[in-house]
Amino acid sequence: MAKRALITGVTGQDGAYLARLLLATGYEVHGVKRRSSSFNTGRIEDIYQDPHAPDPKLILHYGDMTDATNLIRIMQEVQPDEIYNLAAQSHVLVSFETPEYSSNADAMGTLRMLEAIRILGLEKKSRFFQASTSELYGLASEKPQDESTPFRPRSPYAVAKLYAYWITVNYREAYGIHASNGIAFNHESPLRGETFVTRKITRAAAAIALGKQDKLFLGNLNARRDWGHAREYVEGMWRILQQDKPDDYVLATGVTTQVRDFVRWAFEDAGIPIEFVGTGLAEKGIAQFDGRVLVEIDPRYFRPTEVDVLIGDASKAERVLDWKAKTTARELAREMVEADLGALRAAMANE
Ligand code: NDP
Ligand code: GDR
Repeated sequence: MAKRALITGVTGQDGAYLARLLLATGYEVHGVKRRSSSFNTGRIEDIYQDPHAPDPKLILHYGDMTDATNLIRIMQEVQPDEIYNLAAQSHVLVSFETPEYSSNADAMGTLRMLEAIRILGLEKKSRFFQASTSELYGLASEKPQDESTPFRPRSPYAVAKLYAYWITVNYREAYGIHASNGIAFNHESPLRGETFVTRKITRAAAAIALGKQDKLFLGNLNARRDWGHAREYVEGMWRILQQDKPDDYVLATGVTTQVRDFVRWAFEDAGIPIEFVGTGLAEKGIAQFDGRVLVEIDPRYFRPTEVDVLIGDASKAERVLDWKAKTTARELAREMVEADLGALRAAMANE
């Protein structure tokens, strides 16, 4: 019998990579997707299977993290061997605008999934993975951050994810559920949401290079992030659930990069070697090429409380899971710019 996995957030960046990995490994994959007014399954189009086809291996269910009845019903129907809880309002700045909704989906949503396991008596059957985040560390003074670094969250998103982290640990200890956290540092790819900084930069670099955009407006260019490739991180998630014992693991590259450098690389890869003017955030035209201002700071993208530096230590994952991040931030920039240039060229050819 094929193993059966349930992925919440299957239409997101990680959900799309994880569904591919699990299908390739022979799983039957069930995904929870939200109802939206237009199609939101673009990232899984190539693995989508007609529900009328005989014996489909990818099955989608309408659902929402804010609706317990619906989550219980889906879990009852699917009886999953493995649950990957990836659904979340995952944008940090947006969580300051929608703090109650973000908490409901990200914190209470996780509780609803864990309670569904109990209500349905799936404690011994279903293994549970929680998508925890390096944002939990926030202002942490220890660097690099590992599984023993104290949490100090700095946004409604991070505070909601703190609850989700601990409720996962608590249900493991209280009810013996095989429940684990992957504390993932930032991971990106050509499938990354368009409003996260890496993808915003690579799309803009491609559009400016092809004459479709004049300028890129960004927020804090001095922040540093530990950026890896999403494809590798979902493999880490899968490995976490293959362990006999549930536990919590950091997934990271161990290298941190300033947003400013990612901007420089992306424009370089798009054939525009920009020059930065100054290092502060007050300058108006912060990066130029050929006398043209191409990057400007817009304070609307500053966060009320920022996380300045993140850098992870994934040695436990390497030791126990035999998992190690391979793609560097420099390589990511190139892959993402190439993908965005390719997509834009194709769209322009159809104009
Ligand atoms: P995305 O934002 O790309 O995807 C989020 C997914 O959750 C989408 O499928 C989205 O649906 C779905 N979703 C959002 N709200 C709800 C809701 N109320 N009910 C049901 N589904 C919902 O995130 P990523 O793929 O990048 O991240 C996956 C998970 O990992 C998230 O929980 C994120 O917080 C966490 N994480 C991500 C990291 C990263 O660097 N990418 C690092 C650490 C943690 P829709 O497509 O309809 O919007
Ligand atoms: P982050 O990712 O907040 O780390 O959360 P994001 O790409 O949004 O920001 C990274 C850094 O870039 C700075 N920044 C900007 N960010 C955005 N989005 N837009 C801008 O214009 C901009 N200019 C500068 C930010 O201030 C920040 O310092 C991501 C999400 O995937 C979370 O769900 C996940 O938990 C963490 O990564 C780990």
